[in-house]
Amino acid sequence: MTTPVELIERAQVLAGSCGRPDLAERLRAVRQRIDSRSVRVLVVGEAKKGKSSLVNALVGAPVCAVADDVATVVPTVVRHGAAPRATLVLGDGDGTENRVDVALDTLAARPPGAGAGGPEPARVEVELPRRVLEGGLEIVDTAGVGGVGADEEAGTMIVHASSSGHSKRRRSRDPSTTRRMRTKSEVGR
Ligand SMILES: Nc1nc2c(ncn2[C@@H]2O[C@H](COP(=O)(O)OP(=O)(O)O)[C@@H](O)[C@H]2O)c(=O)[nH]1
Ligand SMILES: [Mg+2]
Repeated sequence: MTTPVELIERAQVLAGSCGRPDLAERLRAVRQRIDSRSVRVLVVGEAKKGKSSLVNALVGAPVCAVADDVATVVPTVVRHGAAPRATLVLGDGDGTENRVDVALDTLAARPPGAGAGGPEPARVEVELPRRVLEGGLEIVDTAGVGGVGADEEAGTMIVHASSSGHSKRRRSRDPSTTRRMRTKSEVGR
């Protein structure tokens, strides 16, 4: 019987031969998630609902920017590490990544931005020595769903997720958004 991993590998080959490196990259990420022992939980929802505040509260550190306007531009992945550190991951769109160390205490004040003409920031990775993260839990603060480009970003991140949690405060979500997000959660399982 064909296993899911074999199916993914076949699909990767097909995506490559059909000139779809973007699809091949997403399948590679899915394959990586299957192999990984960590559990990645996404915090997903509309902008300004308290997602970043929730992540900061869970890990006990201001590692995600919080603001009255839209502050989260790229996702922040928070996982366990022996010492606190933050890395900005820059991607050029074809799967190549550059990693740049950033000072942890700058993350709360301003989200990392793109250098002039340089590669776009893909995500921030934060490591913290926290007991809650020790077992392999990774918490991802995402940009708000519903803004320009944000749906695409959340959809891409859900491919990397083991689970997703919705942050909902003050305003109720319209039914079409709820349906869309439920579909994305199912894709992430
Ligand atoms: N009243 C209230 N405001 C909150 C709470 N959590 C966050 N906020 C505020 O809501 C705004 C948006 O928060 P943020 O965490 O950046 O939301 P995000 O865009 O969903 O990540 C900020 O001004 C926060 O101070 C809460 O529990 N209660
Ligand atoms: Mg935010």
